[in-house]
Amino acid sequence: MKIEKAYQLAREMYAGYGVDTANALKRLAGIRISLHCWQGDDISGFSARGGSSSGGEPSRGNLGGVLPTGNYPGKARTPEELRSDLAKALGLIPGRHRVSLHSIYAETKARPADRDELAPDHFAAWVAWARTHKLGLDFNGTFFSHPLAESGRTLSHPDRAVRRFWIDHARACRRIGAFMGRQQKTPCVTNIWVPDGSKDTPADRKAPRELLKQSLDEIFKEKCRPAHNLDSLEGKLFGLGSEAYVAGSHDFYLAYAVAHRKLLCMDTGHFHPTESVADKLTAVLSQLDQVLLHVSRGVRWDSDHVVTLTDDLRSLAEEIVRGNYLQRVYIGLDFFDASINRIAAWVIGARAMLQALLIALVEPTDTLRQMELKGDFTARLALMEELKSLPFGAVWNYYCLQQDVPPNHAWMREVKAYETAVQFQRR
Ligand code: RNT
Ligand code: ZN
Repeated sequence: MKIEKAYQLAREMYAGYGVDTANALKRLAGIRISLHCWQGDDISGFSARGGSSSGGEPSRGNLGGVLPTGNYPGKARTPEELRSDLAKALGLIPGRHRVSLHSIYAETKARPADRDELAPDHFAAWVAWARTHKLGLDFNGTFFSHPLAESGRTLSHPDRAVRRFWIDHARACRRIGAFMGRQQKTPCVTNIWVPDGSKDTPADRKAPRELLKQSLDEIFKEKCRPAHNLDSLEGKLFGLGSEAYVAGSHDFYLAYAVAHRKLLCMDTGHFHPTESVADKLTAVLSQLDQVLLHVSRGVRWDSDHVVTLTDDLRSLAEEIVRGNYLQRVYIGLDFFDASINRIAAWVIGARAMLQALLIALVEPTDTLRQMELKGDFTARLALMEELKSLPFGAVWNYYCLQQDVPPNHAWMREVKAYETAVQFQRR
């Protein structure tokens, strides 16, 4: 009742600025976020080190600098546990969404397979689960946590045999992605991120990049229907163990994506801290058809903290909405915090992303643009400031009610109950 009352007042306030909140909520309900499965188990996977998932903790090997820290109890240990935790999280996030898998989440017990032999049947249980829960699936190759990634080089490895293995892995991933896309009738975005780089000043920056390019060309030789699978490429500035040089940098993949009509994946943790991914959207989308976002929160570095409602996140959402890019920007999340409840981490991050989008959707953009066109920058600045204190929270809570999920922080009670009954029972 209180929530409805607050919403009515908020609706009138926004209407005063020419904004229709009901329409904004309708648009928000159409946005699908891709929730990354790896927050649920600290990127352990079920088959991290090649071959069979023989039970127990798989040896993790070189994580490629992707490093979850913390040991909050209750992490998911099996596919069933991970799916149950994901379902719990998704039940606390308003709207209908997607789940992003990594290849190490394959279920290989029945038919052991190394990364280069993975096939759609290893993901049959995920596909069936996604169908039951009306979720879309996205996919990621896993070019780390494997003996053949130990050197820190994969697709750019100087040894042809090692490159071949990773090329075959990427090709297997695309087939799996296409299978998922066909099943779910929306394209699966299959992302490639490789850790390849060098800890210290390399003598040769050129060869690894040329090899990486060759490998990508080979991977993409086999054509995929865009209705089933979309390829995306994720660059990075630096990583743990690749501080001096990263072969797959942003520039490298931007050039590749433009030349080969691929999706560019921009991870918000993968740039200089003062660089703005929000600003990059209009730049790259002036020439690319689509991009994938890995929304993360870097604290001082690419630390993959849980996404929160920061100014950066708000700017990013503003640019997506202002540019009318909701059909061209795939929004994926990418963070991993093992020091707090992992389900709560998902819920906090996804709700923050959606809140940022809601704030952008209730912006009187046309009014701001008119001011800008007239050269009235004083009024533009004044209005931008004023908008910050409008009651978007009242609209958000109403949206949660509409979507039948707990408003406010009421969702935390559900996480606590699940934590006691389920997660803390895992030993
Ligand atoms: C690594 C990339 C990559 C990974 C995930 C696990 O820096 O961000 O996307 O975080 O694939
Ligand atoms: Zn990422």
